[in-house]
Amino acid sequence: MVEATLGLGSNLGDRAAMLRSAVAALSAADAVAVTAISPVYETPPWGPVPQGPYLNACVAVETSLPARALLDLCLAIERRHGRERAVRWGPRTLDIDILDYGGQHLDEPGLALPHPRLVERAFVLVPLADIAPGLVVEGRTVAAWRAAIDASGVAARPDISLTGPA
Ligand code: A4P
Ligand code: MG
Repeated sequence: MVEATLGLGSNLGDRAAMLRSAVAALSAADAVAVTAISPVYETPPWGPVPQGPYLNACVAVETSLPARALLDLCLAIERRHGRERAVRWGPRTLDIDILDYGGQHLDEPGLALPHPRLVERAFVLVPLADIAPGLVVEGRTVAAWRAAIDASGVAARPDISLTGPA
């Protein structure tokens, strides 16, 4: 079994329902057990494309799937949630990124591990630090990366839970 962390994001449609449904789909998948779920955060859109605010969260999973199969599962779940790939970094109903897969380093077409832009992004680091503060990425713990980043604008949404009933 490998422990992996995933980043979830949505800024189109019923964002909270998208994230909840994504967690349910991951939990229901054979060979994947969800072991931790972060709080949900409202985050300003990052990147060059003007778009609405996101809800972001992270989950930890234990899985017997190889990294590629885990990615395929994430992409299949995205597709089932109406994901369309029109614009890079553009708005999306659901994005599921593999942030870390057992500390493995990989740089292949279609799969880079750990996620290359993870340490630059408050919308990833804030929820990831809630569930995996001691995870080491690029030589520093997630907690240290989190402490060093400007997370202004990242706002907890305690009114939205991915764990309990909807
Ligand atoms: N891919 C390679 N490595 C990975 C990995 N570790 N995990 C490939 C997941 N996918 C990986 O992704 C394109 C391809 O990346 C996938 O088909 C997979 O083979 P995509 O989701 O189609 O495209 P994208 O998401 O537009 O590109 P990218 O570079 O993944 O963008 P990001 O980094 O996901 O950024 N602002 C806020 N506040 N919150 C957000 O969640 N998200 C984005 C998208 C922009 N701004 C945001 C947010
Ligand atoms: Mg993505």
